[in-house]
Amino acid sequence: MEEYRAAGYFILEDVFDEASVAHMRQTWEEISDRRRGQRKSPHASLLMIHNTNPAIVGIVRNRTLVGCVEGFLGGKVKLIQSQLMHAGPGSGGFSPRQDNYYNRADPRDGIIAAWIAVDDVDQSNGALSVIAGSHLNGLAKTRRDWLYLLSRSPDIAKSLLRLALPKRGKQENDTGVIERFTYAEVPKDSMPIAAVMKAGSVLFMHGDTIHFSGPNHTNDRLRRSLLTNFVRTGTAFAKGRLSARVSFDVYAQ
Ligand SMILES: O=C(O)CCC(=O)C(=O)O
Repeated sequence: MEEYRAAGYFILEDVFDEASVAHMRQTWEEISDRRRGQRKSPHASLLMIHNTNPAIVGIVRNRTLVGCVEGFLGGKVKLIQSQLMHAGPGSGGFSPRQDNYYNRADPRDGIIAAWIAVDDVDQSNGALSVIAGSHLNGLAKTRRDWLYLLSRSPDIAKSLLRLALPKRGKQENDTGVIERFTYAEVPKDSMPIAAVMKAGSVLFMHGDTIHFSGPNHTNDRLRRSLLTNFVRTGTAFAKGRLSARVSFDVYAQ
């Protein structure tokens, strides 16, 4: 806890055992195979995937994971967001960001991200990097990359449609415009730390910690992961337009 409080992140190994990791990989493969069959991008990142996929519900309700989150947050917790990623060879990574820029948790330390590695992760396949201690300074200045947004215009059109149309059943939310639109200013003298992780490990991160991910430079390695965000019960958070966050019970069987 002391390390988490000082650095704003902490990595725990073996939160998920080999069998759980194998099951996760199978789930990721089923999702990409199905999307390929539907002529959709097989490796799109999928927001709020626990709303549509029972196997993901099993992961976010995993007793060890939830127990760790309770320990870090100091009380009962709820899930408010999930995002499944494949980050295939050649994919670009995510810009520097703080989760509280989007989630606006109140109190600010009532939120935590648990980033679950489904594959071994290192700098060559797009590890997450963190700026240790950056959570101690609150929200950083941000800039927006409007050119990037323009380059993603089909995604924007999809997002606008999603907002405008009434819900048509449970659909996967694969609108990826948040990947590199907003940039949190990284303090000048800071040294990003690449989180080299074994599959089954989880990186826990404070909502104000600045983090980003690198490109996947490999030809043949996916960097599959599940990003989950939990709040301590009673913590307020922003619903968000694209994510449509609603608290999700992680204790139900
Ligand atoms: O997994 C990644 O590439 C970065 C995702 C992330 O940490 C975020 O969106 O906050």
